[in-house]
Amino acid sequence: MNESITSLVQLGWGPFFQQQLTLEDLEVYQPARVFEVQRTGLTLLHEGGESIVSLGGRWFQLEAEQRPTVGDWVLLNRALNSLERVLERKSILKRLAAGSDNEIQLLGANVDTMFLVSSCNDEFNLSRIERYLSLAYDAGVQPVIVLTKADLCDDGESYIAEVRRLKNDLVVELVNALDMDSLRHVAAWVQPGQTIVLLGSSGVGKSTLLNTLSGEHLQLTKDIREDDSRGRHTTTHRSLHLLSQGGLVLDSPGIRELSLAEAQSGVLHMFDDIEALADECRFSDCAHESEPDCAVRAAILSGDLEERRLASYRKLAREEARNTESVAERHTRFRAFSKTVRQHVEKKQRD
Ligand SMILES: Nc1nc2c(ncn2[C@@H]2O[C@H](COP(=O)(O)OP(=O)(O)OP(=O)(O)O)[C@@H](O)[C@H]2O)c(=O)[nH]1
Ligand SMILES: [Mg+2]
Ligand SMILES: [Zn+2]
Repeated sequence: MNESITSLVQLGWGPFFQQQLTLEDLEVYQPARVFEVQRTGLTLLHEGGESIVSLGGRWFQLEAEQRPTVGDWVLLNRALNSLERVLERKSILKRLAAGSDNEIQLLGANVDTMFLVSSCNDEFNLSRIERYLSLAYDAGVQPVIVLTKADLCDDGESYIAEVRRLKNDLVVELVNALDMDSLRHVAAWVQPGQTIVLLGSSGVGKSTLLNTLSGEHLQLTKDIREDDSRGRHTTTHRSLHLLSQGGLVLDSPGIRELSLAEAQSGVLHMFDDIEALADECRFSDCAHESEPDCAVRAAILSGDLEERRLASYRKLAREEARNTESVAERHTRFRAFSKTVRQHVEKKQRD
């Protein structure tokens, strides 16, 4: 393997992407990975180093999901100044865009592992963690729950125990994000060629984790002298970072509310224990309220299932279904609109 191929592999390249290219593609184009997305351009890394490429108007005629996002693999022309296409994604993380009821926002592409970052304090919330886990399961991304600020609380183990009650195979790490010694297990996930995304609320220590793991001051973190006023985000845009020891870490702005869309299978997987119980109910359409022989209510009465989990499942499933439907309606309208525009252009060309 020559030197240049090695560097693509360091950026996360592999057979999944290689097999999408024809021999001609390989001659004509340069594969590159998106490290940052600006309003009208991209920062990319490739065999030759870094390039900044502006996005032509045609990209803005596409929906957000089809435009390149951080973590994407794209093909550039050999002059490295024009984007040809976005390669099919190995994984994609998305949510309903903040402040919209039908628009998708992409949170990262081609990610292997999600560090779901939460703090051992009032920020910790099981229902929130269930949302992030559903998102990871839906995308086929390995979730690792990283509980920060262990040094500031004296019952860290109780937070771990709470998380473990959600599902028995969860990976949970209790850390002080400022201290590399406490990050040994977390660091083991950051292997060469692997891409890790940091997700969680503002102020939980995502950028601090990145800085400590990399051993460099890559990202600004909140100054401790500042007051902890709510709603102030220190990180304001997504960016991918190649660590000198190998591995890629995507830092993100804090998420206030993670609204899921197009993530039904992830939600079902998160709550598959409740689904398994529901299979045992006498009625196949049991609402688990006052029906006779309801296995779900029986599990709540016996203490095997927490009432909170059932409520959380209902809320999340309902919300996800509603959001998915609104997004689908938007897609339908968008396709109809694009078709009209296309027909109009074709007619003009014929005339
Ligand atoms: N003592 C202690 N402080 C921490 C820990 N993790 C983060 N902090 C502090 O918490 C504050 C916020 O950390 P950031 O890394 O900026 O949080 P963030 O998640 O990147 O926040 P946004 O960029 O706004 O989303 C900083 O002052 C960090 O030093 C930890 O494990 N222990
Ligand atoms: Mg940050
Ligand atoms: Zn039931």
